[in-house]
Amino acid sequence: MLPSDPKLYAILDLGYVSATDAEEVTRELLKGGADLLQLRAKGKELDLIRDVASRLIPLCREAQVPFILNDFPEMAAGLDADGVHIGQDDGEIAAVRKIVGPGKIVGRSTHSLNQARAALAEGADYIGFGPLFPTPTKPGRPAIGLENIPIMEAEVGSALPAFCIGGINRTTLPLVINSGARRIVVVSDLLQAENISEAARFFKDSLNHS
Ligand code: TZP
Ligand code: MG
Repeated sequence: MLPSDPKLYAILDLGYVSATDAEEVTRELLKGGADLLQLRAKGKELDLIRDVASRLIPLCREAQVPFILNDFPEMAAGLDADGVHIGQDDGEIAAVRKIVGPGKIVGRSTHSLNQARAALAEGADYIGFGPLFPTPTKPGRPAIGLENIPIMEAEVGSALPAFCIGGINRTTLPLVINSGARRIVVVSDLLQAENISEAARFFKDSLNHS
């Protein structure tokens, strides 16, 4: 189940963190107050992803933070992950929900207002909305900017958790919050922080006080 008022969604991206460091970094993210944790592992071997996921799931469970696997519904089901995150080209929510099973979280990436509306209509449990800014974590994906955040929050974010994503860091955060974002995903600024738990706490506190 999703937490009732999630603010900070952290992604453990194996492009930034080695499989060896995954547990330690996850502990830091959880300590800093991450409300959801996703494992994202573009281009990695399935066996490696399964191994890392199986080591992170107990940590998340102990912290009562949902563990979401990016991209692999069958693997998520097999590992009894709390949910799966899919992109625009990964099929229908209903089909993915059938694979991961009842009670599991299914989230969708959206890159426009219309995609956000469609994900809501389709029954996604939450959405990502972005990238707000160009970001090396998702190369080649055009930035969508900040101007549609208020309408997205009003239309979609009032019905399900909507996480703004892409280029959000401790410097851009005030701009993002002032543009109306209530929930965010952060990848590189957390994973590259000198003190990951303190950085996570900064994002979380800023969102809680906004
Ligand atoms: N989807 C849209 S932007 C993005 C994803 C996975 C990457 C966000 O990463 P960062 O490092 O927080 O900009
Ligand atoms: Mg995907």
